[in-house]
Amino acid sequence: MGSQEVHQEVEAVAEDIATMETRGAATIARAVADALATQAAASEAETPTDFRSEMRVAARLLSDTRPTAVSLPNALRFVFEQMDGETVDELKATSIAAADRFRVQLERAQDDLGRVGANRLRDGDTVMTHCHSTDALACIEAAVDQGKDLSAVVKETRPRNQGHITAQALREMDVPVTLVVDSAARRYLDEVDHVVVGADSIAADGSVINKIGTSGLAVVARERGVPIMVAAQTIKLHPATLTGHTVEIEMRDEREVIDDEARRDIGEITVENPAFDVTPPRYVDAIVTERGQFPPESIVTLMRDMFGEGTDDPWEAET
Ligand code: RI2
Repeated sequence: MGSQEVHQEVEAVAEDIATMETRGAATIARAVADALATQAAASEAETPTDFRSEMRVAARLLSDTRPTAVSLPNALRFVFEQMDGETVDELKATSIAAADRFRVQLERAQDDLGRVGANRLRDGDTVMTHCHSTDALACIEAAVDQGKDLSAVVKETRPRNQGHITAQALREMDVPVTLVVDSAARRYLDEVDHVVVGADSIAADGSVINKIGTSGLAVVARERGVPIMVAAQTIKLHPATLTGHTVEIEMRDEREVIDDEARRDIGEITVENPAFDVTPPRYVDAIVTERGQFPPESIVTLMRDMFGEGTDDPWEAET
């Protein structure tokens, strides 16, 4: 590997994230932190300047894969902030140690968040899920571990049907599952005690950016009087929104919605495939993090505490 080159494993990680082979905001965060550790370990850079420059190139490649989940840049930033030293060896060692620390913290945060979220769930409750979120599942699993009997109505979550992954994970916890199409949500909400979803990003005003369909679900849940809880580790908090930036919504390939043949049969149409939407804070009852649960409007206090007035992206600096 020559100077400035991205390690092939980093390229593979980036490709897997872009194609959603690796998906889910927390899983993506872990994958990119590990990829930076791989890049660091394999580096043949001879000077600290070259090493830092290589790491920036790798981080840019990773950061360009998907735009919405802020856990990705937050994970990169975690490693860059702890990358320190006068020599290449020191820089390597601190980068690798940072990725290790990140992994440990991520797991601990999810366990802690699970216990916080579990307190909102009572024995006998039915939850409704949307998409597949490891943070949301952590809350359900912690409640099950506490001996609570839960059942779940699982929305399939078109177009990629990540609800199937959720259904399987819940069955592994012995939770009874009813799988429904997305448009059946309102019909089943009267049997549901909580809507439990994850998040890809949380904005400073408490808006929740999550899988497309979350906002519609939140509106009908409010109409039916069903509380909606968002399980989101603090790596989902989006620092740039503190200074008024909005979160980019990823538009994905139209063929996830309809294949070429079916589309040809229909005739000339426009197809759009936004992967995420924005749920305004007024439709959210609580954001559950590893640092406790927050009414969405007060999440800004935690964000100021964590990020000050904002952050930068060190990998965007000139190489
Ligand atoms: P965890 C997913 O996005 C879903 O929107 C899910 O709610 C969110 O990431 C959080 O997942 P995608 O990668 O971090 O499937 O809780 O597009 O696992």
